[in-house]
Amino acid sequence: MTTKLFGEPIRRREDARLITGRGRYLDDLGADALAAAFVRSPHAHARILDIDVSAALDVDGLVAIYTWEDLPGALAEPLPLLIPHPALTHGRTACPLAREIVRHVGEPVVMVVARDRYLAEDACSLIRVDYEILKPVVGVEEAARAVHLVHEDVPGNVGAHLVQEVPSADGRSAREAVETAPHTLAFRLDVERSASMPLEGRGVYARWDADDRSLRVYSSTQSSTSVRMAIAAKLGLPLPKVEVIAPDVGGGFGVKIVHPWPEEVLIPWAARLLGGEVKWTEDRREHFVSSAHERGQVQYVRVGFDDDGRVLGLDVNILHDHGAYTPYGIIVPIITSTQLLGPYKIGAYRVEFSSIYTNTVQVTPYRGAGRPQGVFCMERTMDKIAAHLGLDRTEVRAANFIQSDEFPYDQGLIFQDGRPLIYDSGNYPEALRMLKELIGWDSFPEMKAAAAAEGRTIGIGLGCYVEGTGVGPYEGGHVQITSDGRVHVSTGLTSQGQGHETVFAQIAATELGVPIEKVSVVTGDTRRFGYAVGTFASRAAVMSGNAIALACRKVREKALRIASDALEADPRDLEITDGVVHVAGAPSASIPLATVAVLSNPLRYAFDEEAQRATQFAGASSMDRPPVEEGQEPGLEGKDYYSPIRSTFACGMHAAIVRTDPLTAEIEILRYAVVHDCGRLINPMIVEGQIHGGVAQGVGGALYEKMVYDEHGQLLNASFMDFLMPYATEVPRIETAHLETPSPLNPLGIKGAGEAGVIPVSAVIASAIEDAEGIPIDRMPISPSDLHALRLTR
Ligand code: MCN
Repeated sequence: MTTKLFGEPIRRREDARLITGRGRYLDDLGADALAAAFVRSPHAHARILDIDVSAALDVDGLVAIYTWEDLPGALAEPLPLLIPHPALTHGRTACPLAREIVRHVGEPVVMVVARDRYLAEDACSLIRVDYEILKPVVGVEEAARAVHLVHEDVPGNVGAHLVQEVPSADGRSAREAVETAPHTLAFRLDVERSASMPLEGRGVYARWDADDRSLRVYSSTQSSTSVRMAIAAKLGLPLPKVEVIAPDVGGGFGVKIVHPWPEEVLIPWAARLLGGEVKWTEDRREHFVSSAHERGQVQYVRVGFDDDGRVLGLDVNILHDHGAYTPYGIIVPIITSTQLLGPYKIGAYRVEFSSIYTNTVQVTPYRGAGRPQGVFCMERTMDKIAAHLGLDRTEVRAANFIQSDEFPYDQGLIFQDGRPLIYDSGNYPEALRMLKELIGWDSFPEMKAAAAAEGRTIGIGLGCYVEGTGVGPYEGGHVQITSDGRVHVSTGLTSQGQGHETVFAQIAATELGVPIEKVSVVTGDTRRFGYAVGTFASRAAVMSGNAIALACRKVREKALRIASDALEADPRDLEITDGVVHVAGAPSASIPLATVAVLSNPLRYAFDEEAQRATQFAGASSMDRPPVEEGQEPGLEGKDYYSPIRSTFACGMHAAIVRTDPLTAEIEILRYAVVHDCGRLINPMIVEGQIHGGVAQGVGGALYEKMVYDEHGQLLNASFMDFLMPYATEVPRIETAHLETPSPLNPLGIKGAGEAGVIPVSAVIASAIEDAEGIPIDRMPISPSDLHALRLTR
C-alpha cells in the first residue's frame, strides 16, 4: 500500500453537493406523484366507533381513502416486532392503520390519496371519526401503578421485566454488598423524554411499474434493505421485484432505523393499487406525535462503597417509559442496563428494569440509545460518592477503572445481541489523564476562586463512558475496477450525513493504491447491494469499512495475479501506486489497473484505448477469447462480508466548565473538552465532526429538550417554537483529543464513533452545575427555572 489515505483528515467529498443545494432528498423526488396525507388520532386513548368519509368524497382531486378495513392480508396485521426477547412477555406493535383502538395522539387512522398534498389535507379535514374516549395512562410511575391499562391484555402495563445480577468475586449478591458496605447512598434519577428530531422528517415515494410488475421505492430511511424486505412480505411481492433506495437523508439519529413504518408499507401498496406514483412527506407536527421518542427513564439507585470510593455493590431499578408500542422490543432499557457500568469494575451489580406502556408515542432508539441514561446514573453515582467521602471526583473514578492490562474484560452481563458483554481493548487511566490536562482540572480550584472573587459562579464536571459499537450480524462491500481505471464501491447500509462517501473511498483508495478521485461510493441502494442491515449502533465504519477492505483485498489479489502474467513477474514483487501496477524497484515495468481491468474480461472489443493497450499485454488480438479459468470470474471485481464475533467497545471522557447566573439562574457552558477513543481513526476530521454533532445534541438533552405531556396525553410542545433545541449560539467550542487503542476484533482495528458525543453530556453538565451551585442535580434537562426552584430548596 503506497497511497496512504487511511487516517488522513481529508475534507468530506459529499459536502460540496450537500451544502450547495445539490443534495437530492426525498421531497425533491416525485414532483408529479399523487400525494398522501393521514388522519391521525387526536386522542391518547380511544375506541374508534365510526369513520364517516362521505363529506371528503366531494373534494375535487381526491383519488382514494383507506381505513384499516381496506387493508388486505398481511398488510392488515400488526407491524413486526423486530427484536423479540424472552423478557418481553407482552410485546405489542400497531397495525399500519388503527384497528378499533388508538393508543396515542398521532396514531394513523385513515390514509387519503389526492392529486396534491393540499387536496389530500382538505379531504382529511372533512373525515369524521367518532371516538369513545378511554382513560389515558401518562407518566411512567403513574402507568406502573396500573390504575388504567394501555393494552387491555397487558397486566400492570408491564411489557417486559428483566433482572441481571453479577455477584461479587466472593459470591455475595449486590444487595448484600450494598447493605454491608462501609458507606451507602440511595437516590432517584430522572431523565426526561426527548427525540432525535432530524431536520428532514421521514418520507416515502413509491412508483409501480405495471409492465414489469415491480416497485421502486425511495425512503428517507436508515435501512433500505429492511424496508425492502418488509414491503415484499407485506405486499406479497418477490424480493427482486422491489427496489428500495435511500436518497440523500437529512439526518436520522435513530428514528429512521430498520422498523418498517406504517407509511413505508402503505405508500407502496397504494402506488401498486392505483397503478402509479404516490408520495408522502412527514410534516414537523407528525414527526413530534407520530414517529418516536426516547430517553424517558426513572432510575432508583442504591450503592455501597469503601473509604477509597471503590464501589462494592450497585443496585439499580429502572422504570422505562416505552410509549404505546414496542417495535424494537426492549433494546433501549437493555442497553442502559448492560452499558451502565462504563469503564468501571464494580464489586457486585444488580439491575432490574420494567418496560412500561403509556399512552404516548412509541419509544425507539435515539442516538446513544439508552446509554445517556445509563451514564447519567453511573456518573452521578461517582460524583455522589466523591462528595460523600470528600474526595476528588477524578480520584473516585480512577479507583474503579478497569486497567489496560485487564482486557479482554468480561462484565459478566449479557449484551443486547444476546452474547456476553466483553470489552475488547481500551486505556481508561490514560484517557482520564489526557482529559484532566486538556480541561486544566488540577488548576480549576484557583480559577473558581478567582471567579468567585469577581462575583461569578463557575463549576467543573466530568463524565466517562464505554460504548458497544459495530454490532453484527454482518455488512458487505462490493468493489469493481472498470476499464477507465475507476473504482466503484458499494455497500448496502445507508448514509444520513456521517461522511461515508469519504471514509469508504479512503479505505478503498488505501487498499487498492489508487487516487481517491478515482473512487466512487454508493450506499443504501438495493439495486447495487441487496443484503445489508443498516446504519445504527455506530456500526458503519466497523462493519462496512472492514467489508470494503476485505473486498478490496480480493480485487487487489486478482489484479496482481493478472498483472503478474502480463509483466511476467512474481505477484509478490508487485506494488500498486497511483492506479498503476509495477514491479517493486522497477517503475518502468508497469501496467495500469485500467488495463488489468480489461484483461480480466476475455470478452474484449477494441472499444477504447485501454482495450487496445490490453491486447499488447495479452499478446493476442481482441478477438482471441481464452476461456475463463476454473474457479475464476470475469471482471475485476469482488465482494466480501464482515461479520464480527462480538461488538467492539469505544470509550470517551468529557469535561465541562459552566457558569451559572446568580440572579437569572441561566446556565452557560464556558468550555467543553472531549477525549475520545474509537480505535484506529479512518478520518480524524470526520470523527471530530461526529463528536461535535453528538455533543450539540447532548447539550440539548442536558439543558433544553423535553417532551411535555398533559394528563390527557396531549403533547404540549409539538413544534420548534416550544420544543427548545440548542443553536450554534448555545453550543460551545469543543476541544477534542484522540486516543487510539486499536480493536483486536477486526482487520482495520476500528471502533465506532457516531453516537459517542451525545452519551455523557447530561452527566457532565449536571456534574458541573452541581459543582458550581452545591445542589444535587438529579434530573435532566435542567432549565434556569428548574435551577431556580432547586436553589429555593437549599
Ligand atoms: N469513523 C472514522 N474512524 C473511526 C470510526 C468512525 O473515521 N474509527 C467515521 C466513519 O467512517 C463515519 C463516522 O465516523 O464516517 C461515523 O462512524 P460510525 O461510528 O461507524 O457510525 P455510523 O456511520 O454507523 O453512523 C451511525 C451513527 C448513529 S448510530 C447515529 S444515531 C447518528 C450518527 O451516526 N446519526 C447521524 N451520526 C450522525 N450524523 C449525521 N450527520 N446524521 C445522523 O443522522
